[in-house]
Amino acid sequence: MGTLDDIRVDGDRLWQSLMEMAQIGALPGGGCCRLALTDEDKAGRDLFVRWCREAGCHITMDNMGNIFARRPGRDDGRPPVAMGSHLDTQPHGGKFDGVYGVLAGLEVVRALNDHGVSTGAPIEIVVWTNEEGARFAPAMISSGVFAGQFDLDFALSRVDETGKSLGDELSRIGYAGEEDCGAHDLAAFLEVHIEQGPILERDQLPIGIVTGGQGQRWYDVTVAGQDAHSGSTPMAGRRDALAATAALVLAVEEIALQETPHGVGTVGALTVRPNSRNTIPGGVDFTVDLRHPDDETVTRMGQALRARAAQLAADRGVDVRIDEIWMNPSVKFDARCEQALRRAARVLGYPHRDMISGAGHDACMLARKVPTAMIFVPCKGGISHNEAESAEPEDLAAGCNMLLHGVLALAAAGLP
Ligand code: HGY
Ligand code: MN
Ligand code: MN
Repeated sequence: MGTLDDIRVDGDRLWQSLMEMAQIGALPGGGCCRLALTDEDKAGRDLFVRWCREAGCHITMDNMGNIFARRPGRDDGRPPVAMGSHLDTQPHGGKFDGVYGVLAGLEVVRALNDHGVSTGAPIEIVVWTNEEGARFAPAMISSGVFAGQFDLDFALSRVDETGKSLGDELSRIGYAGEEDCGAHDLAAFLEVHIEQGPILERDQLPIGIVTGGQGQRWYDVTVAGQDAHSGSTPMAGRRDALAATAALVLAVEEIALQETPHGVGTVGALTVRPNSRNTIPGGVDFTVDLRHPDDETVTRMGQALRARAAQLAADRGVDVRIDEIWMNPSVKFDARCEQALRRAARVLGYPHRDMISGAGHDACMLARKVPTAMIFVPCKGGISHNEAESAEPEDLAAGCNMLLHGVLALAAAGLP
């Protein structure tokens, strides 16, 4: 009769569930597109809920569409130890970003069932709505409502580029729950995720214990110039919104490079108006994403952006409007949860290192309310938000074993 420390997940079963989920919203290039609250997201949620019910979990949902799949504990009066992530993807997403953390949670439940393990506290697998922020900005909006960073009405009123609201789409796919988002009691939250960066692969380590997440600010920028004829308008005196934008895009890159090695800045989405080859663009809308582990540095980067914009506006006779739509401070994870993960790494014999997350995660929001920590596993070339995203089955299994033993420690398990 082994001890709890001898229990391992079934890596093949985890891989199979990832590949089956990847069929939903599958793209020709091998990735997935399940934008938040689309029919593809609904199909992924339906599959996850079916699998959880087959594993004996009880499902509840809150009014942001967050899904809680509960495996009862011996003492069901205690708040659950939770694990999870997100099922929504980027437009050219991969097979693992988010979904790995959700299906690793399911694999933990399946492994506990296989070994007849009862836990003191109940455990739950959580799916957080709209983590990516690709369809409805900002990102991590539902874990953000749960953690008190956004209010419910703000979140439900967010619209996509076609004007559909998050709230309407949530109702349309049938995932608007009754429970008030944030009312659901959680004892702790663990999230396993691919690193989405190069460090673990470079260091040839299977596991990262994540001690925090960096700060970030998101902006919507509008540059207003003047539509004019591309052939008959002299270069001098043009008010070319796209040429001004091009200078601003390079300014974002320079501002980030000035804060090297940790500062990052990205212009990810851009629309040109009227977008005609023989009309000088009179208007451009684009997004800016600035990040750094130090909050004051992110603030300084934002101020530098505004200063460069004002200078360019004066030089080029355009108007530049910069709206900050999200300020997400850096966050530190919980020492007790980290200790549970360090113990798990020792028990499992996994070499590991501490690291800060460059990407945002639901755990970065949960940590503002609930003891939280994260586990990273390497992904090939550190590539993510890309159809080529890939990870090794043995690394995914290792991260899932870390999740299993982290949850067992926090839920004070016991064999029957
Ligand atoms: O933006 C992020 O870091 C995450 O992928 N939503
Ligand atoms: Mn993610
Ligand atoms: Mn992502």
